[in-house]
Amino acid sequence: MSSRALPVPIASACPSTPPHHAPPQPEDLRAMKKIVVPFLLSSLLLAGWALAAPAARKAAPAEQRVSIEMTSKGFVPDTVLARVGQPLVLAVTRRTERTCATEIVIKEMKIHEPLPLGRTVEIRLTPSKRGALRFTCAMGMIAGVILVR
Ligand SMILES: [Cu+2]
Repeated sequence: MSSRALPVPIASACPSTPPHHAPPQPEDLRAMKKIVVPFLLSSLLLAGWALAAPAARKAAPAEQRVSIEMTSKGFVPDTVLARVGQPLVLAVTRRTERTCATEIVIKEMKIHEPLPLGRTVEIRLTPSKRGALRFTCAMGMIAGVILVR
């Protein structure tokens, strides 16, 4: 029905910069820099993101497992290194009767787990921020720390 041709503005919409006309005036150069520099920067950022993204996804977390024994000396080891976003499994075994640590508590993660003598208890958590997460006995006297990077 329509006899009007669709507008085809491709050629006319292109900004016409005369390439061989006259040497660009300083003001033109400044204007070009204003446009070109941010464009180049954003292109670089995009390229960097495209390159980095798959690597970041690949590095994403396999579970980290750490065995901890509760002995008469306390938690052994009492320092655990962990990473933000990486699932962590603490396999905790109480080896002594002579302790009040019949329970392990990680207050910040709302974790309270009984530690039956000689039986390994798995505690799963995924740290969500950097810093130190304390794990303690029920009364907070025997303690260890998860250092999250
Ligand atoms: Cu205690």
